[in-house]
Amino acid sequence: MFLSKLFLPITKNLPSDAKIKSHQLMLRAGMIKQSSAGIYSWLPLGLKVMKKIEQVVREEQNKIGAQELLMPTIQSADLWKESGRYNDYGEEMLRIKDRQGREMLYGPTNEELITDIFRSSIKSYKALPQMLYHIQWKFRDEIRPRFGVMRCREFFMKDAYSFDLNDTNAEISYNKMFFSYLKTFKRLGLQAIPMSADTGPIGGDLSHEFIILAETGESKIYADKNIFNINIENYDFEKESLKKMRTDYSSLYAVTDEKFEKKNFDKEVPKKNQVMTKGIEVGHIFYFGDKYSDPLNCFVDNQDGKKNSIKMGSYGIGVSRLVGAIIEAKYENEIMKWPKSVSPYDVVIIPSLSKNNIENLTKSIKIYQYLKKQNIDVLLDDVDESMSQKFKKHDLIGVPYQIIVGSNSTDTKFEFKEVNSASSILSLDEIKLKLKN
Ligand code: 5CA
Repeated sequence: MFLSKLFLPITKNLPSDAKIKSHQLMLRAGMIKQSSAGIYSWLPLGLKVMKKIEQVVREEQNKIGAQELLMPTIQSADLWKESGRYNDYGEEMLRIKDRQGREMLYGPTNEELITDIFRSSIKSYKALPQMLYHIQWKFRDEIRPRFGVMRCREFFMKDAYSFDLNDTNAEISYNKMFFSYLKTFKRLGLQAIPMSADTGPIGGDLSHEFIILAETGESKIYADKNIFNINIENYDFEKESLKKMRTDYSSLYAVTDEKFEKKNFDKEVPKKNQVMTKGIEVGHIFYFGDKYSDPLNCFVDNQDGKKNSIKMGSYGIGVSRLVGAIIEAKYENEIMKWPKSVSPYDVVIIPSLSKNNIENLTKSIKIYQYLKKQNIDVLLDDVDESMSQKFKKHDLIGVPYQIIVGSNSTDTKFEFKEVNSASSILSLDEIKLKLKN
């Protein structure tokens, strides 16, 4: 992409409610535009990052055998009446009527709908276990939407659902997802800590929030500092190893606000290991057994030919929230710093175009075409601006690698720079290798 063609409405004007850095930087870099309270349009740069996050999430879900489908955003109220949640869910649910007067709603989550899909087709224990997920917009009429994409009314979420014959098998599904979440967040450049959490309107009695540390986070957390040292590389997908991982995590104190009790904290964690800080919830997993399958009559025949209600869990990741969360975790001063896995571009070429330097532009186009052929996602800054203006802009956008075509470059070697490190002079092949690694 040539920067002169990119729809990138960079702005200096920030609304007064843009209080945290991620919100400010996303608006400044033209990644999002608010359309009404807690509802945003995703502009090309913002959407590109979100799509990359979505893809990492999808790949990690597929790796544990979860299968992707797509449920609608609008649901019928009937299923929610069947589960008993229609009244309980309260004012966060956006309720609408169609032209026939039928009660509909914009889905805040999908436990009912997925249970209905499952019950209408799976009748035997032989088809178990199953894990299904989708990545879809949700709507929750939050009383105080704030912090940009962090607490929205409309947001993009990955929600997965597991179906098992009994509690023992369901725990295996829960552990797989638990492990998969740690890997997903690691690929996104984040260290997410699983914290024992409240289940709220989703229900059940086993639940973990995955929280990344950030001063601007809305979640208060209390933990034993040793939990930050667990290395997930030491575990693999064998059942026993996953069980051990869960046990290792569970043996260390780590809870959110709602579960915090000072006397337990002091009893279980020596003072020198106590961490009390704030974080951002980027994922949340739940085990609720037959809370939905029972009222919705979701049964399978078991080995003895008897009806067995399905044991279910649900597993959410805030895909749109992650865009802001990654910025909060990584930014320095006014600079967004994208991990390579989700950067909007792999590399940006910045030619010095002072005095209309056609030679530098021609060289840059050649580099651009070469990298494109190698499947490298490259941005070429062909805008006629001073180098200092260009660098300011690229600091803001945060692409991790730059190729600077100016006085330090020759016909075959170019200045290559990883943000925050010294530059080196490299050939195109060497640059390709660096980027491909
Ligand atoms: N059905 C369950 C699991 S699929 C569920 O809905 N869980 S949740 O309510 O905890 O949401 C899952 C994730 O969505 C959260 O961890 C958070 O990262 C994200 N999320 C929740 N509410 C919002 C919101 N208002 N704005 C942005 N992201 C949100």
